[in-house]
Amino acid sequence: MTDAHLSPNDGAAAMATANQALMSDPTINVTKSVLDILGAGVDVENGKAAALEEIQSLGLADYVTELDTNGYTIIPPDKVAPPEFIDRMLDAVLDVAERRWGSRPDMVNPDAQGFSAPHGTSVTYMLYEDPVFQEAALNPTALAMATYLVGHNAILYTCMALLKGPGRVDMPLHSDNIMVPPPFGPNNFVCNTTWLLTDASPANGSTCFVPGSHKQQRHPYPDEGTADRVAITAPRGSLLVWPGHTWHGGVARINPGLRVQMPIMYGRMYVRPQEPYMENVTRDVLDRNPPRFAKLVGQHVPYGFKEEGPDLAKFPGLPMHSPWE
Ligand SMILES: O=C(O)CCC(=O)C(=O)O
Ligand SMILES: [Fe+2]
Repeated sequence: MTDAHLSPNDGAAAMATANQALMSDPTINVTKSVLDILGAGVDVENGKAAALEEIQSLGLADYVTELDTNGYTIIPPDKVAPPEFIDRMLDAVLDVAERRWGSRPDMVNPDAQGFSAPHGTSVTYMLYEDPVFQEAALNPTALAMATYLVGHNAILYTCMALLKGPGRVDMPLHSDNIMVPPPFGPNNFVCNTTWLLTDASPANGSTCFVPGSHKQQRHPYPDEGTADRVAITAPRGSLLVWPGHTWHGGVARINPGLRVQMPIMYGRMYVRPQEPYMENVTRDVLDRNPPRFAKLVGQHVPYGFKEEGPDLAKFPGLPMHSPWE
């Protein structure tokens, strides 16, 4: 806590509290600094262990194994949400698109509406457009997987829909660790939970992955990995999950009609979200949702202070527990 932005009093008080906790805990070697302890990495494993209990209770252990091995997993609809929920999500996506664009996307014959870009057309900043997107972000399966990958203090990073019609060009392989210089290191910063609102298959222009590519801990070079891509096949209502490290893209859609999927991405609390949830959440939305939602929209994030300085109570578990859990 030597941050120059702390007011002298805040800094002294924080240091005193930290030292007090260190000195009074007989299990702690007092010659270690707070940073030594925070940097030890032990709590990353503790955080994962807690997340794994939740994973077990939801019957998701095999999907975590697949995720760790291949860098992605496909969770089937019966472990995610009932079909009516997927109907609500799709309707809400089409409603938002219609409100913003003046015409409803045509699911059967979208060609005239221009959805032919390799990743389709994105409908961004959806979280506050309809409560169904907030429910999706809080879905127990999605949240357990996100917690496993980016911790209990995770924030929402993006919540958008991708609408993709027939096209000729594949979406190139990339990692979602956008702007992160390699090497990434072993821990994840962001993860993607993509809701399939239409059936996925190669002819439908599905998302593709390079199995094992998350272990490279870097972005792919242009065209690297293309020969090893696997374009997924999965029914509507499935949830794709992958960490930012994994190389993925999308194959061009051959079939007529529209592919609709929603990437809802989470990040560690230090990550800058793509969309401004923290600044724009209303009291009404916070009151309607459980406490975890307040965290997802960054109400526990201590950054963004002005001359008043940081709210030290918002530094999680200071000084003994890791803010990255
Ligand atoms: O369009 C796709 O299938 C891939 C989308 C993508 O890259 C993403 O959601 O991060
Ligand atoms: Fe991506």
